[in-house]
Amino acid sequence: MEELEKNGASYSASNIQVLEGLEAVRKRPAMYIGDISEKGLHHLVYETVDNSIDEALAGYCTKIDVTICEDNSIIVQDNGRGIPVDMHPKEHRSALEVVMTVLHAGGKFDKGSYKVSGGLHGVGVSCVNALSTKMISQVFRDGKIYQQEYAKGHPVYAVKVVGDTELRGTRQQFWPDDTIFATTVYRYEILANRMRELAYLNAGITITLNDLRPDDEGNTRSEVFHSDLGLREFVRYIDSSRTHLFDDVVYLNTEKNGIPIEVAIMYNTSYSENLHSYVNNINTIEGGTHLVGFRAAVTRVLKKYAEQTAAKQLEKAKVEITGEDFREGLTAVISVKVAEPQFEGQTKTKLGNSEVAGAVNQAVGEALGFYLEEHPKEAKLIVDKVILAATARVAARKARESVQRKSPMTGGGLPGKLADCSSKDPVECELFLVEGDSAGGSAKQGRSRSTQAILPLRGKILNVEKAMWHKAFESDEVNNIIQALGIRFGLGEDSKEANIEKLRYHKVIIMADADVDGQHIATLIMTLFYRYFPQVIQEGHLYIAMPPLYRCKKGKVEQYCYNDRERQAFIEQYGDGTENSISTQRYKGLGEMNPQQLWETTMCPETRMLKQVSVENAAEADYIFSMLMGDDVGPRREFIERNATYAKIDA
Ligand code: 0RA
Repeated sequence: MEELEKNGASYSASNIQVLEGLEAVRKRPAMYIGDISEKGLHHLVYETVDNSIDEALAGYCTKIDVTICEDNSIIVQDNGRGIPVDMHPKEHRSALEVVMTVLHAGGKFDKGSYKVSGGLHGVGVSCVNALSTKMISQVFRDGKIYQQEYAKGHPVYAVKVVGDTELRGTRQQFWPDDTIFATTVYRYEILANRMRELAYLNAGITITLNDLRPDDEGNTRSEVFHSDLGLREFVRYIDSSRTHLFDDVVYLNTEKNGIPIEVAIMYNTSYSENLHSYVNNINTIEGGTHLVGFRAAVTRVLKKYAEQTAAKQLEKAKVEITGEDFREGLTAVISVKVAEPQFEGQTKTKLGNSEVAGAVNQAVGEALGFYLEEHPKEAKLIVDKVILAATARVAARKARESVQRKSPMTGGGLPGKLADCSSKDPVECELFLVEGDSAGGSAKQGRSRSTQAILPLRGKILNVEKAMWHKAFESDEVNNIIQALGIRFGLGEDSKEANIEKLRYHKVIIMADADVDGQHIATLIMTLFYRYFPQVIQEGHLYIAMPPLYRCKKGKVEQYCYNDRERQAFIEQYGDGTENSISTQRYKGLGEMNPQQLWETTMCPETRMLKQVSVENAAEADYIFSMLMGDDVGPRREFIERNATYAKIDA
């Protein structure tokens, strides 16, 4: 048996622990990969890629190729050492077979081998195998190609040599089981976003994504993700649509108490704090101890610096600065690697390890303190911005207090324009945010009064991406939405956290025209939620209604069509292949439908189509929202053009 020493840990087949069988995975897949929707499907790729990332972090792999094949199978190939194929001493079968067929056999749960990467659930590639109708593992080692094939996780034959090679590494190909997943069609963009994120988080690794499925023009796609500067480039990418206070990235890459810590910070002229935190490459959307340490350090160091250098200014502004003020306009990526992470919270994305707070606090404190001392010009820009933020916050509090006097919590009632539902059980209640008074009128007449509430919105709502925090409280439309929802922000003295448990409707449905204006309004509302009430999105309460584009009629047959594809299908089924003798009514706006039609097509829970708003990738969403809502026209136009075909299909 071969052994390889690195960092004091010896890797061999005997390191691989055997814990559990795979039947459980097929029986209850959601327990292992989160869910069986599109998200779970993509998770299979992440899980497989994570093993290669581990090999790269161990220092043995530089390239990972991910390929979406024409049949929606996935190939992940790396140039690492190759999964060991020697005989497992206790199991009497090849180590490869153990890794592929035994739950938790990846070695990750073995303290001796320092593994930090890992999918959110850290379940290992054996789960991918169990959830695939077919999987083929190939190992390129010692000049030979070793191969084993599996069906639903069961080996089809013992590991065998199938050829010679000069390559080194591991190649995994799997075909997700369509009796388990709701969909088995991969989305290029979802994988591209994750591969981009992984490339930034693990500087130096080259990840190539290929999509061999030809598009309408017969073209395939391929993209290479590689970052030499790691988080320094990542934070620039996320913040590229914002105007910066100064061009520098404040950066640190260090190790404290055995915890590798990498942080990159930029300051921009916006009013929101955009923190993206990762533990072992997992996006910790619920935060945790690493964020606690980060925030404490930023507050402590900047407060001390401001008091030392801008005492007079502070006195003149007559405001007490708090932690919040230091973080307005701050975009940061924080990445730590923790050997035995404890994940807590609703979605298990909150780091619990208490020792990490102090380590991050210390590392960020030192680096930021050093930066401020070395860069007095930039430091002054930050301090000026902090004082401005404190001033605005005091104004915001005043505005908020006047709003909340009228809020449902204090008996001030609901907005006058709201047609509320009679049920008071949030679980069954739905709030439709409807573009325009006329569509709002139809919706009020057509709705199911017991569970559906209607709030008509007039025109464009405030672009919160560009507005200062307190402006939101001065906007009637924003206030109406907040009051109807029953949630508030500003719970603590000045905390921006909403009391989400008071949400009065568990479905909040944006209903806008299926045209450019409607999409813009939907985007503005999504921006409001994304920035101010992200929990509403995270907990799956935000939806977009999908009104039909056409009503097609042929003789007695009538059908609503939600896109051009459906219309074409109707024409092919009922016409002579052309549009002759078929009548098509094109709906330009919601207002063109009468209340009965609006109910049938868009509101009735049995027949309607809703899109649930989710944030697959928070860093990418941050970039896209700031780009769509910002000042720069170029990237926005490019994005809209690139996505125009999707918009057409989806609309
Ligand atoms: C355990 C030990 C060794 C390599 C690996 C795991 C390994 C696993 C994967 C999964 C995907 N790609 C991978 N590459 C390597 C080292 C065995 C040795 O050379 O001694």
